[in-house]
Amino acid sequence: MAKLLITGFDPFAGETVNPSWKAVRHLNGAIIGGFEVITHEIPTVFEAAFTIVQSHIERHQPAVVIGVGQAGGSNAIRVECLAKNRIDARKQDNEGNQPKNALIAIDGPAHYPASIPFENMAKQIEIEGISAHLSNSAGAFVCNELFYSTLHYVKSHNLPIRVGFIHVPYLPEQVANKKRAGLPSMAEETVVRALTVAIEAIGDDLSIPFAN
Ligand code: PCA
Repeated sequence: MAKLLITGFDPFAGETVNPSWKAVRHLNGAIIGGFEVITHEIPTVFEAAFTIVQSHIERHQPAVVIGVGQAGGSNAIRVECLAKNRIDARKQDNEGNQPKNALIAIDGPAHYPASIPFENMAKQIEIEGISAHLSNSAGAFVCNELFYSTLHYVKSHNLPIRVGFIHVPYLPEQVANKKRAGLPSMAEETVVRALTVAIEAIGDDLSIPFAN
């Protein structure tokens, strides 16, 4: 059976949880959309995040790799369409790195489109009754770096692997304080359902040749 590797990040910027890993961890070992789902937690650290994902790709040989990350303040599941060749950190990662105004790959193109059926994924999540939208920017922090580096690795090695990224809102517990009063959040089980539906949409698309 084809494997689908999906990762979540560890907490960063002073948070005690990261909704991405909180949700992703429930999917480990599940069979969804014809895929055997494999999950891993990734550190919110520039370069290390991708190095670890690369080792998981080499070990599991997945057909699909999806990164999931927290997008604090977002009011919906954000299915990312485009990875960009740029990092410009507004805060430190979990090892104190804060690269500014830098390329991710000197020899890489400015952008790579995600190679998963992002439009249909967002549509199916909405049909499930969960807010979702397409996003043209995964930011300029560790998530975008992981997204871009994974696409760059797959494209430059001609690997038959599809790559995507999904950002998820804060959990309710992360906004349950005065400082964040009124900020949007999404329950863990809702995020799990959204990810499940998104993976099913990829499975439906598998038989259709997909531009690599
Ligand atoms: N979100 C951050 C990095 C880790 C995470 O969960 C981002 O959007 O770049």
